[in-house]
Order: sequence, then C-alpha cells, then structure tokens
Amino acid sequence: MNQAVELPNRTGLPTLAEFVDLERYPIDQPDHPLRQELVERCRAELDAVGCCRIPNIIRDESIERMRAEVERQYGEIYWSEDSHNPYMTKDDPEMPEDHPKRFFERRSSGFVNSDILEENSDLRAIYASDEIRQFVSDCLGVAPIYNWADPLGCNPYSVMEPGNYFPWHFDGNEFTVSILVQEPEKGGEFEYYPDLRTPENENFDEVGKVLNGGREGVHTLELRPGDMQIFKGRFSMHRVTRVEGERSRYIALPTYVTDPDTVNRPERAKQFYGRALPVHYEREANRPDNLTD
Ligand SMILES: O=C(O)CCC(=O)C(=O)O
Ligand SMILES: [Fe+2]
Repeated sequence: MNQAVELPNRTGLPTLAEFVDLERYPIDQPDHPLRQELVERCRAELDAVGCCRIPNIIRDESIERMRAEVERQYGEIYWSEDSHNPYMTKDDPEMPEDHPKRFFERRSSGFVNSDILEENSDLRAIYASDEIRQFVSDCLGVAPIYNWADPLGCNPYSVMEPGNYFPWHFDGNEFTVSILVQEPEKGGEFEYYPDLRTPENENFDEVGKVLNGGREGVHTLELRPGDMQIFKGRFSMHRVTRVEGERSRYIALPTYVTDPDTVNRPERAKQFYGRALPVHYEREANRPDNLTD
C-alpha cells in the first residue's frame, strides 16, 4: 500500500508556517479571500504612497531568532564610514557643484552581508520562499520577479548603532521587502520619496530639492518589528535618519528584481558591502535600465 510519507525538512530551514502568521495572512492559498483582499489593499497603498505595510505578518519567534542571528554575526559586520552620493558613483568634477551627483553624505552603518547568513537562518528561509516572492509580485503587480543574483546585497541585515546615519540614495535593485528586527529607541526612521524617478527620467531637479532639505513629497514609514514593508527602492529615493537612544536598529532586507542576471556595479558593492566579487566585474555592463544607478 502506498502511504503518504512526510518528507523530512532536508535543509533544516524554518517552514513558512514557522515564520508567517498564516491564520491571519494565508498567503500560501492563492484563492483565499483574505489573501485577495490583502493584495488589493497593498496594491492600492503602493499606488498611493509607493509602499505598503503588512502589520505583524512575521511571527514573534521568528523575529527573535533573526535578532539572535544578527548578534551572533556581529563581529562579521561590514561597517562603512564612507561618503556617497545617491547613486553610489564617484565624484564627477565636470558636473556643476550643485548637481545631485556631487552631493556626498557620510554613511555610518553596517551590513550582515547575505553570504554569511547562517544555514538555518529565518531570513534565508524567507528569501527562499516561493509563497513570499509570489505574494510580493502580486502586491507590486509586476510578474515575474526574481530573487536578486547579487551574492552580497540580495538578502542582508542592515545594522545601525546609536549615532549612525544612512544617507539618501537609490538602490541597485528594483524592489525590497523590509522587516524590522530590532527597533531603536528613537530616530532610525525610514524616509522615502515615492517614485521620484523613472527609468526614463532621473528628475535631478526634484532630487536636488530633497537633498537640500525639501520635505515636500517625503514620507516617513512607521516600522515595527514583525511588520513587512514592500517598496521600490530603485525609483524611490530613501534614507534612514540618525539612530538615537541606547538600542541599535536591525532590519532584514530581502530584495527582488525583474532581471535575474544583474548584480550591483563593483563600485556600489564596495561602498555598500565592503568588497566586489568577480561576478560584479563580469556583469558590470549588464544593467537593468539606463539610470545613473
Ligand atoms: O536600513 C534600512 O531601512 C534601509 C537600508 C537601505 O536603504 C539599503 O540597504 O539600501
Ligand atoms: Fe536602500
């Protein structure tokens, strides 16, 4: 007789039900009315404010396991003290001094790079999940989307200690999910300007206004541990304000793209994640669009 055999979880990665609250958010059931309602709400939020938030979707236990992972990996964090412009390009003295490409701010923050996540990491499991990727694709209304091929930047933790600041920038990848793992006492707010540029239009004038302190068009995200946000970091300029108080800020950042082969430019890989690998040089000419980057 043929008996259904339950396959052991070969990888040892946490299962979807172990990190997502599937009772409240049945994202594994495409036809479930709760999922359909949620996707509609997320799409409307993304259209209206360029970001959507799914409160308390990640289980407390999973958040706690990620927090502990960051702390075990603390000694491996790449800390930056570099200055960069919103595009992670080198200074270009040919450009006028007030051009956004010449606007440099000092970044003081760190990353637990994606290549050193632990074998049974919840963040690794979230990123390996087809259900999460499909859900993100449905919310964005973009299909298909892929996990990013960048071995360092595809799925890192961003870590900021009290006093740290993460300057205005655009991302190398198109879409990012953010999951706050440890909340700072104060500050560390995520600010963004939705759809500030498009693949056809850099919108340098408006970028310049924001860099010079303009607040029009700038939104602030309320981040809470366990919530999940979806935003379009390649088109929405963003930053994290200075972390204040005693507690560091940890956030998980799984990323998605429409082209499965692109990776960061070597310069960006070095500035963000501390080094460039052969793949960054090999694929340097392979860009997702014609933006400055
Ligand atoms: O720490 C964050 O919330 C965002 C970090 C970020 O923008 C990035 O890693 O590109
Ligand atoms: Fe970013």
